[in-house]
Amino acid sequence: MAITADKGIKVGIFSKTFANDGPHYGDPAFSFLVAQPLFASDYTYSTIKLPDGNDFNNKLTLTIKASHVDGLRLDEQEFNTTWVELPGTDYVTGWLYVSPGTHNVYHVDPSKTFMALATGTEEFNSYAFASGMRLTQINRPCIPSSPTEGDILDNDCDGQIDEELENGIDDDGDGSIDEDFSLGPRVNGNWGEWGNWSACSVTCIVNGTRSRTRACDNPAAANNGLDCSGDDNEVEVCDNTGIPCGGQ
Ligand SMILES: [Ca+2]
Ligand SMILES: [Ca+2]
Ligand SMILES: [Ca+2]
Repeated sequence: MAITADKGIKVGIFSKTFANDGPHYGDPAFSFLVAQPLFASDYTYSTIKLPDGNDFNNKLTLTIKASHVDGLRLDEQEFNTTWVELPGTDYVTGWLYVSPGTHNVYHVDPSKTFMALATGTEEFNSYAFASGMRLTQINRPCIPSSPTEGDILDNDCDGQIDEELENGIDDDGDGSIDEDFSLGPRVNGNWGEWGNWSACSVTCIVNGTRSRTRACDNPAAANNGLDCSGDDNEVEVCDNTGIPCGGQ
């Protein structure tokens, strides 16, 4: 179902029962839903854990344009789900189970936005909340502005926010090129080659140490991508046994 309004409205989803999700899953849950212009491309959120209770059956429900599903990642991994078309729209929705804890769901292209709704059921409890949203004004008089990367403004006043990539291509097919652009595609960092080992810290028969460094620049992380994990320097024992010490 799609709801369209030219005035500010608030839309919520009330789940009367999760009775079809297992035995005794009876409590209701409620969440506000996010308006499409406030969809984001990157959410980090945590599931809910009771102080002393069973883990929830945690689900993540995603709503996105059908043509954009391929770039979605959950915790850096591609994932499979069954997408269901939303009648009268070019959107689809699908859900999957997630483990208890913190998750990051994102689209590799920040101009491709979607809604993420977290829900969970436990024997006598349930929860529902939007995993996040853009915080920006909608349904307000719009003044055209020149775009800057990821400014979260509707620069061309077409009702869409940061809907392009700055790439000389009309990504959204509206006849304008780069009229309102998002951050560029997310790039995770990758280590470059190790540099040369330094000279050994001693030059005679006692063991010393030497070190080398590397940089997270192959490529460097960009546009909210992850930095490299691991150390950027390495130290090891070096052995100059047999090299005469000067003056001895
Ligand atoms: Ca726009
Ligand atoms: Ca573009
Ligand atoms: Ca365009």
